[in-house]
Amino acid sequence: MNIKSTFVKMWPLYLTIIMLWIKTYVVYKTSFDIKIESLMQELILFINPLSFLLFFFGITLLVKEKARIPLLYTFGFITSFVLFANVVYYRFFNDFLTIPVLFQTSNMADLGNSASELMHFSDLLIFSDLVILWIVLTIAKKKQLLVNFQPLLKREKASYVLMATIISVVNLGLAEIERPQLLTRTFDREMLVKNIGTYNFHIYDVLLQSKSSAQRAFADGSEFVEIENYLKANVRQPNEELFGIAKDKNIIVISMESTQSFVIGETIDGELITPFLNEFIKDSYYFDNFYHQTGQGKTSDSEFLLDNSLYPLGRGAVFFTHGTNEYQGTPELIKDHGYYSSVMHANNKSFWNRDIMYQSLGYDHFFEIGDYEVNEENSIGWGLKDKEFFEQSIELLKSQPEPYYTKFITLTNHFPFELNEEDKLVNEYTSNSRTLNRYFPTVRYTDEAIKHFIQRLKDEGIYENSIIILYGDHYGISENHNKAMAQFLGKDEITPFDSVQLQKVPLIVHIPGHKVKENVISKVSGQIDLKPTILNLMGISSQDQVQFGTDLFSENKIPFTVLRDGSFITDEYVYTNHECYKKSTGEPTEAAECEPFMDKAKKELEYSDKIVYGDLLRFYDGNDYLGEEVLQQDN
Ligand code: GP9
Ligand code: MN
Repeated sequence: MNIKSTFVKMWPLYLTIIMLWIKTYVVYKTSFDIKIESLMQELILFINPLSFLLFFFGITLLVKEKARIPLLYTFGFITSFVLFANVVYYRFFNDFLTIPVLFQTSNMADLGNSASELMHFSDLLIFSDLVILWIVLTIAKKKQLLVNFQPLLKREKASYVLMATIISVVNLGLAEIERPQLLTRTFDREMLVKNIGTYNFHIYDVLLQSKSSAQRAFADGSEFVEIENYLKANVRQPNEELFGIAKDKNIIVISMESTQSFVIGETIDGELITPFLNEFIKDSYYFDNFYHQTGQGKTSDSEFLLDNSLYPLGRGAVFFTHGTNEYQGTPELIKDHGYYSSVMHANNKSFWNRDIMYQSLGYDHFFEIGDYEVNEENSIGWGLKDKEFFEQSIELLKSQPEPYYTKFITLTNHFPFELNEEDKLVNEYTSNSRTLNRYFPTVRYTDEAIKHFIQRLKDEGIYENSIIILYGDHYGISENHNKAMAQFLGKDEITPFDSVQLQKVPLIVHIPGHKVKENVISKVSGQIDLKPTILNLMGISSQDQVQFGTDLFSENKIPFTVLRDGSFITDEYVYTNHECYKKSTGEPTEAAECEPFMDKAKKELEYSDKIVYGDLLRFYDGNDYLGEEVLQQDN
């Protein structure tokens, strides 16, 4: 076989692959924040696009010679588009695309402003190699250099496949040495992309998706035995004084968009960012060690945690992927206790598949954009301004039968944090991050909106008869803004330990007329604990529920919370990115110190995922659980 003549026949293919390869690596380095710790990791990152590209573009060798060039362009475009979509998605979500996210098309349509903010003109450069290819091929055609219409010999094809295989095996081998069990631990997408590359990652994701469809088909409920045993050990006695304190009262839950704990009590140019919440906290139970546990489903994931005490999924938004599963959500459970349930949120009802999911959760009504008067004057960014939203919601609230469980979802403090000048009550920050700079005035605005809302509840006589629970849904400032964040917090840098600490969101439980003994509660906790806490406050025993959380007021709650990416927090340690940190100092420490909790962290997520993927609650009748027995042992 003449290597030269083979190359002459195949040069357009190699040119396309090499350009795509280099381009992908440049995008890795410029658009994604992939942490590289060694030369070996850099090498893996560098070669990983190649292992996919050689195989994928190798397909062009299987078609008739004439169809090869058009197919090269088509594949080149598909690959570039995948890269482009990831770059745009990563810019905000700090994460890579997955199949379920792609199917959230109804969300894409609503993204409007945010999407255009996220796309940069320079992103088009991602397609530049296709233009170069076109120019080169056009010139080559004119100069009659395109001899690739000649058929390839069998041997030539075989050596191409051999080369592609060797590169893939080397890639996978190095990845396996670097990170054993890479493909079985799936919730760390950055690790996957770093090792097998963004394209192979998408193929892997497709396989995962098929697996999850099969999981439901094959589940028969027998998986419950092991899960039940685990859950039984988590059951804790509710707090005697607070159990039933909200009995027959209205429960008003407010999900505060993108509100992280670091703004509480803080100032900007000497002005408080959350003056109202700071005061409200003094008269409430405030949890200052409370974490969001959301994944790709953002707000909807926090709603999932709130109403089910199950974890959202490691990939995609569970509201989308498993919107028609059988659940035992709070809205459904409280029906038997005479409660009416609803959600108020001035956005399209299909966003996050809410209209479907709310039915599965048992909500009686969803007041969505059509129930509000939304016009240009009273809107900004994602839609109706929070103040207007709360104001208009008062009448809707009054129209409901009591007692009710109503969830409000605010919107103004959403990326890209737009606000009219007259609504800005504090200055923007000054840093290299426009996002962080604009974040503070919108947080301040929502704080003001909540202040008005609470006042309106008082005016209308609703307040005394209600319990008000506020929580932050998820982070607003991603790790892409670490430099500016470090500047704001007065730190040299944001370490992985700090990043976990920044996942804290405020949780405030306000019980009118109740004298709060200890108003700041620093137990390690998360959104998973909301459901049992709320049910116990309502006097509805939550012991026999399939749930992963614990009542936050329980005296002996285990100080442990796992985040959706597998990081976990105990009262002494923080574990993230395969490192164990001492909480008191933030310094890395021996992995062995975190070891005792690793199994628990893994089980929590695995068992919860099993329930969701297998749709296991369809096999559970609500009695088949031994919570009471455990309670007796507890006493
Ligand atoms: C959309 C709102 C914001 O209705 O809940 O969603 P998010 O982007 O924060 O998940
Ligand atoms: Mn949100």
